[in-house]
Amino acid sequence: MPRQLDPAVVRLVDLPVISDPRGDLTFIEGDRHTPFHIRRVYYLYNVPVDAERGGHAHKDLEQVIFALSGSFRVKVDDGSTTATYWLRNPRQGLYVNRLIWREMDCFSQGAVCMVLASKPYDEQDYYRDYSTFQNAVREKL
Ligand code: T46
Repeated sequence: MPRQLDPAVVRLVDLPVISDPRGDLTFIEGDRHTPFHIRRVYYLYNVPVDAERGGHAHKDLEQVIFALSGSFRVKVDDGSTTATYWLRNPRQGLYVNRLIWREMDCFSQGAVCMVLASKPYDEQDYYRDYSTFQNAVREKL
């Protein structure tokens, strides 16, 4: 059984799918399929298969991460427990709350990662140093 973080901070989110002979259709409605109002959408593509992305946590931002195409690995860490998810299903996203360190790697060729975010981009919202992140988690406890 893989290790799990508190589902309030990291959990898989299933989206609806409507299938017919023309293919599959999945939709996302903010506040319904995400536990926040969607303020930003961004996507990663043309990612080299040996690239590592992430390596940070957010002070306030909530996100849901999807593999729209292909697959990749996401390691999440709340400062004491770590868990690993493989995202490969475009109808299933990974909700990641604030104060969770994340690292992403093992991107398949042509993978597309789409992220729904609760706030606009703000570099001040990042912990890009792991020990600073750990201190912030300790202060919160
Ligand atoms: C996360 C993972 C999944 C912007 O200007 N606007 C944006 O909305 C974003 C996301 C980034 N940027 C700039 C900031 C950097 O100069 O783009 C550059 C690359 O960003 P970063 O190194 O943070 O990219 P990733 O892929 O390591 O991380 C991103 C998100 O930043 C992060 O929140 O959870 O994707």
